Amino acid sequence: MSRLIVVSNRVSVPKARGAAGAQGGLAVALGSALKENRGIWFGWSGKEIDTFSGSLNMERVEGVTTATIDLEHQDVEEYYNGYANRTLWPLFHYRIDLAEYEREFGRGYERVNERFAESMRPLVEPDDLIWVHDYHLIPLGERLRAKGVQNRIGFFLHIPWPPTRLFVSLPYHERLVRTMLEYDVLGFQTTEWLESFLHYCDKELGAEVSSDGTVRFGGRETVARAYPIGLDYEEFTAAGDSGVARNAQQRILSSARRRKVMLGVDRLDYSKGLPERFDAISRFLDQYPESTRDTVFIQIAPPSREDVQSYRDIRDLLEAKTGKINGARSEVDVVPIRYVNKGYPRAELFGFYRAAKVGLVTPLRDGMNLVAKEYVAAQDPEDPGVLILSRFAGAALQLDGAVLVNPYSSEDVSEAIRQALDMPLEERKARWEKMHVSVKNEDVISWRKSFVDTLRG
Ligand code: GDG
Repeated sequence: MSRLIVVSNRVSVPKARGAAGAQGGLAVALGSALKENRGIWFGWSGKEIDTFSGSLNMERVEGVTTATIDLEHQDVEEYYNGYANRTLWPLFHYRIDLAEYEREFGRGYERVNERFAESMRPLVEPDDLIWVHDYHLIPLGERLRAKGVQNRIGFFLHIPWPPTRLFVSLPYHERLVRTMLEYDVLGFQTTEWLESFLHYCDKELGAEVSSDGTVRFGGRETVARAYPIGLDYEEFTAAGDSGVARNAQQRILSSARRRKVMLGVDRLDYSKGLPERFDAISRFLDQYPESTRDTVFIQIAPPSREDVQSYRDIRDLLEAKTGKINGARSEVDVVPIRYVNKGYPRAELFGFYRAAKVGLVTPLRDGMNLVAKEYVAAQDPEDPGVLILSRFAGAALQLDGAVLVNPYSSEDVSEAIRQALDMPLEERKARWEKMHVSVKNEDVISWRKSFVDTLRG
């Protein structure tokens, strides 16, 4: 069987399964694929050095071989903090107002993709399958082809693909898409993002697009499909079946003192709709003042990308909102919002989800959103909580048992909270059961199997 080479910006082997970190499930799933296929995981080490050398740091961790390179400070500024997180991330999440188009960012992005290609080239053997992940590395396939790599190469985009009218605001948009058509397989989270991509190929590029997602352009053929990512269900529920998870659940329940817990868990990112969610909570408490005494909203939001100004801004904004909402409504023994600016181990998260009667997942735009699936996986089948889910998360296409909301409308979200808190047990069970089937069956293992099967050709 051919070997698999996985390439992503950062390499994260699940050394410490319990450790707080945003890659948990994915790292486990890719790790198991790599073990089965004697594979290699290649990417940036996370270290910064003065002068790029391209030397590979090889390690073997828990049966997976990792190969990493260090990057220069300027690379990290221009490629990672710059083009990836200040240009592509906002644009692909429809935040054209936050997207920055700096020439140096684009150059840094191309330079680092070239450095990735150059450094990993010696690792590639003729039969290897290569699977590239996410928006940091879109042109990598083309860079590898330029170095004579003729292997099957696939690319999976973890975030949305924007509509053509937004995407064309990116300078050199055509160049970026042309590089994508050097891949053999392109994967998107949902049919919505896939259709946007195919629309661009058809209308802007003039490529030949078939109804099965085959794109023919410049003598090459690329298959583009939707592969909705899932949880590592087994790993996550096993973590939940532990003393750590039960203690965490108990910790929340006893501190809530009979009040119903509503919970949000999100990386602190403007795409997650946190200020809008806090506004909706405020509106809900205005509309139903008695709820200040019988509910509590807990938001866990570990900081992320703190080198980028827009991320520091959102942190300030949320601190101000929390202070204002709590200031206006707190009593000596009642604080309506608990805003927690740190991460927790996965087993504890499981316990928190299970303690919550309402899970609030209201991103303004999200490729998939694994938190929504984790909330479902962690519920007690005999007394499940209610998931309130943004219709703009990729997960909304699969989780039809959720109460779907427009996250921009605090009225809509406030009414959904009322509906969730009042929902009878039978309805909660019926909605949860539907979602649970999809979360359990369409898991991360089936996701990566179907992608890798297509990649094998
Ligand atoms: C990108 C796309 C797509 C959060 N807080 C803690 C913690 N987390 C974990 C969650 C979840 C993960 O981080 C977040 O995943 P999401 O899918 O919700 O969002 P992104 O980080 O934006 O991920 C997204 C995903 O890629 C996969 O393709 O679904 O659309 O944006 O697993 O649990 N984990 C721990 N402690 C925390 O406090 N341990």
